[in-house]
Amino acid sequence: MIDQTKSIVILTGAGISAESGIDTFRDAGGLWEQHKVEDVATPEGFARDPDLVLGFYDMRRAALEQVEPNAAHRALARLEREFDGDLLLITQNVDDLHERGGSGQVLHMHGELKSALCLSCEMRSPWNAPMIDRPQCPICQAPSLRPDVVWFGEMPYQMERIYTALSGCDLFVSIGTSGAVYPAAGFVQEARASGARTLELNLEPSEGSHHFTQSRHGPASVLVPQWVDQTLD
Ligand code: BV8
Repeated sequence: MIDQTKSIVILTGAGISAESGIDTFRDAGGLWEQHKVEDVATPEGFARDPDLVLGFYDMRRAALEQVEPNAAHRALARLEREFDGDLLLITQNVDDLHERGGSGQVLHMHGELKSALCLSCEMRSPWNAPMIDRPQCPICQAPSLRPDVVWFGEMPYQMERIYTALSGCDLFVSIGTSGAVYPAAGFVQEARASGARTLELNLEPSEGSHHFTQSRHGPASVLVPQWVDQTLD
């Protein structure tokens, strides 16, 4: 069955970075327990209290320096190098651990902590410094940068490309996501509707587990290398 796999789409969520020490959103003690979503991950929250939001993302951006990719990130990078079919790695994560784990092509559908979006010129720039002190946009010099992340109510990036890939893949793999947030949570149904096999690798059954043809439960650092070994054998 594996050797008929010619095109794989992978979706990752916060669970793949959990063992690297990055808080997930909905596990106990997770990011959303420390902050109300509507206060820190919505345009309305940013308009209401920009310092709170800029500080929230400054803290998460700075925390990236303290963490390392784990075996799951490295296994997906190996898959990219050695799999001889089409592979699209989509992540909901705004961290850079897939890249630091060796993946070259990563589609950040919810943006990235290490990118800045300018509200004046609407251009994006690589960014790895605090925004709380209102630094100038590297392109237009206006002091109007916001985190280049997709907040609730905003359209995720590259949706056209994602739906095209989902309609053409023969295997969809979801790794470390609760299936709580759309449109990402609906990708499994898109893939199934196009005839793809679907596999969930997660610590515990997600909200969308029943949509998957196969579910394996355990830590990503164990399940993902195992699955990549099987796929490449
Ligand atoms: C949009 C970026 C439309 C910022 C994030 C009803 C139906 C459909 C949609 C909606 C609806 N009501 C509201 C909506 C819209 C809303 C939504 O889905 N709300 C939910 C709450 C119902 N969606 C949106 O607003 C999206 N945009 O719909 O736009 C539109 C249309 C036209 C024009 C304009 C707009 C945008 C959503 C994006 C929000 N941004 N992040 C930031 O990071 O700060 S969301 C954030 O949470 C993440 O990015 C991620 O996508 C999402 C889910 O988090 P997970 O990654 O799954 O993490 P979580 O903690 O939830 O789960 C972790 C999992 O890992 C768990 O299952 C756990 O068991 C597992 N795990 C833990 N440890 C391990 C592990 N697994 C393996 N190994 C381990 N060691």
